[in-house]
Amino acid sequence: MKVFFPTDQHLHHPPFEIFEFGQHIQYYESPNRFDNVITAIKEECRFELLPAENFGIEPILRVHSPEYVNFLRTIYRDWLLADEDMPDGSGLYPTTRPHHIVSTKGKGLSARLGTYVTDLSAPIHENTYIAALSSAHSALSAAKSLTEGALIAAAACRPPGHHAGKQSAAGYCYLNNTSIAANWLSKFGKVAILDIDYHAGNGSQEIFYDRADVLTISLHADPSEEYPYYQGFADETGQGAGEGFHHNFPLPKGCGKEEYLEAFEKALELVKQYAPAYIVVAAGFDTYKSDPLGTFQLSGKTYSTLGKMIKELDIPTSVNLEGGYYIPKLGTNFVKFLKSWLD
Ligand code: SP5
Ligand code: ZN
Repeated sequence: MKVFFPTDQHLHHPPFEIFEFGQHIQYYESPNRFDNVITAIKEECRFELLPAENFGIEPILRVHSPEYVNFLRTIYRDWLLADEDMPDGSGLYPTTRPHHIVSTKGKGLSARLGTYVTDLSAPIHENTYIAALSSAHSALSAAKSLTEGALIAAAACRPPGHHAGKQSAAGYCYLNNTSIAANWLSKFGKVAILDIDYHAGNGSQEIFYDRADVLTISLHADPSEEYPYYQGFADETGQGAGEGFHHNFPLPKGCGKEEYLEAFEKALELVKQYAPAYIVVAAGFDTYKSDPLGTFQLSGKTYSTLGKMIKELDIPTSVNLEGGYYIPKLGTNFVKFLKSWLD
C-alpha cells in the first residue's frame, strides 16, 4: 500500500492556540503527530512510504477561491512588510470575524485575517501556506493511485483539512485536503467522502453541499455540544442538485463502540446505495478513548473493524489523515485502520 506524506509539513508549527476562556495552550496539531504516524508506518513493511507528488495549484483552485488562496500565501509577508506588531513567533490570529457581511471596503490586514480565518485554532505563520499545500498534494497523490488501479492508498496529511471551507481556515485546517482529492477524483466518476473525525466535516459539507456527484457523509460528536458548533446537524441534507447527497450522524458525547458502529453501518449503507467509483475517507482518530479533545470511547481494535467494513464494499478508497491528538497512539491507530486492507 502506498502511503504519501507531505514533505513540508514541519514548516507549520504554531506554538499555541487560544482555547476556551482565552487560555493559551500548546498547539495540539503539532509536528509530533506526524512523527508518530511516520514511525508507525515505517514499522510495517507492506507500506510504501512516498513523498507527495506536486500537482500544482490548479486542483486547489477548483475547491478554494483564488482570493482565499492568495490570502493564505501573502498575509504573513504583508503583515511583516507593513511593520505591524507581532510578538516573536506568535503568528497571526484574527481579532475580528465578520459574520455574513463581508465589507468590500475593508482591505486592511486585520480585515483580511478576520474575513478568512474563522476561529482561534488556525493561526497563520510564515510557512503555513507551504505546509498546507504539501498536505493537499499528499491527498491528491493518494487519490491518483486509485485512478492507476490501486484499491487502497493513504496520505499522512498534516495540517488536516476537513474544517477548511471554500474560503475559510478553521480548526487547524487551511486547505481541505479531502475535498481537493475528492473533487479531483470526481472527473473520473462519482465519489463518496466518509468523514470519521470526531468533529463534523463542515468544510467538506460546505464545499459539496449543492453537488450530487460527490456524496458527503460525516459521523461526529453532536455539534450542539462540540466544535464546530454551527454545523453538522442531522437535518442538513444538501441543497439544490445536492439535496439528499449530504448526511450527518451527530452522536452523543461519550459515544462508545456499539452506538458508533450502528451509525457507521447506516453510513456505509448510504455509500453502497450511491455506488461511487471512489471513496475518500477523512480519517480522524480523535474518536479514540484517550483523546484530549474528544469524548468518544473507541479503541484501536475498532479502527480495524471500521477499515474492514469499508474494505468489504470493494470500492477503491483513499484515506487522508485528519485529527487525532492522543499522540502516543495516533500512528498505531492509523496503521490499524489501514492494515484492514492488507489482511
Ligand atoms: C481537524 C480537527 O480535529 N480539528 C479540531 C479543532 C478543534 N478546535 C478546538 C475546539 C475547542 C474544544 N474544546 C474542548 C474542551 C476539552 N476540555
Ligand atoms: Zn477532529
